[in-house]
Amino acid sequence: MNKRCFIMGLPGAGKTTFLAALWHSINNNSVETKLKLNKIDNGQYLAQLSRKWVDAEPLERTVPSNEQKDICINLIMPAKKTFDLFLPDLSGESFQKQYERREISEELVEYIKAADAILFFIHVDGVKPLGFIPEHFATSLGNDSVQRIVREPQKHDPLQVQTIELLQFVLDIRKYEQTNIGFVFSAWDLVKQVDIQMTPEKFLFDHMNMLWQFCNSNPDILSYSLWGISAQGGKLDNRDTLLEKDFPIERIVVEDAHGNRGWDITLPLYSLMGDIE
Ligand SMILES: Nc1nc2c(ncn2[C@@H]2O[C@H](COP(=O)(O)OP(=O)(O)OP(=O)(O)O)[C@@H](O)[C@H]2O)c(=O)[nH]1
Ligand SMILES: [Mg+2]
Repeated sequence: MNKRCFIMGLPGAGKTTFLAALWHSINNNSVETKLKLNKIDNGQYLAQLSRKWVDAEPLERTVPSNEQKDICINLIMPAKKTFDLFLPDLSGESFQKQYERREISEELVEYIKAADAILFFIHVDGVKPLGFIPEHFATSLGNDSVQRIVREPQKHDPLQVQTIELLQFVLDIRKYEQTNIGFVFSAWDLVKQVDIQMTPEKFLFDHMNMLWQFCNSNPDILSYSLWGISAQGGKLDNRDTLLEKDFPIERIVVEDAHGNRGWDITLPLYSLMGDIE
């Protein structure tokens, strides 16, 4: 049995860090996770990521020339059913190119078509308060002249606008068939530092309301779940604090839409993949 989860997210969205923490979790027999590793033929890439993750070392950006398109792990579920999960580690630049230049490779189109579900990463640091257009594109120089700032889509366009646009591509490629999407708010620790009461559900509503509206007005083509995940446990600047934990897995925080907390990073995948026959 094969399952395919397509992992999306703009540059720096937290995709690779998630995979590193996932690999550590499914390989670790001292903790219970919904999904466990059954076997893998070529796990070098993930193993190397996961070693760095354990040592709280920075992971390299995934550049287009080093995308890992063929990651496939054989997982086992609590009821002992096994399945192959395909989950590529793509470069955020591929998605940025899709947004800015409306270009997508044939290969990516095939991945999107074949996916059983999509895990869409959004780094909470990229979610900025909305402002007025003049505030973004013009600055007063102190005299009467005004300097026009050239629009850089990645920097200036609100993340929710970029996200909706990418979702529209996905839905179009899938011919508006029902698509199951899990949104992951990554670096969730940064949000909780500021507001301990915040939940992923409230975060979407309060800070990405346009995306909330998009999701809720398209229930016939899109069903979604929300997660707040701290795969790294905190900023790498606080490496010493991260390394203080007895077990690296204790750094992980996974919150469901309503704020129920745990450390099982396989949960979003388990719930997205649905019942595996
Ligand atoms: N505070 C905090 N930072 C995180 C967490 N997870 C990832 N980050 C930071 O987010 C940045 C991007 O993480 P990556 O996992 O490399 O993101 P990516 O989506 O793989 O990025 P590309 O490979 O460029 O597409 C890094 O600087 C990480 O240190 C987290 O749980 N907490
Ligand atoms: Mg990456």
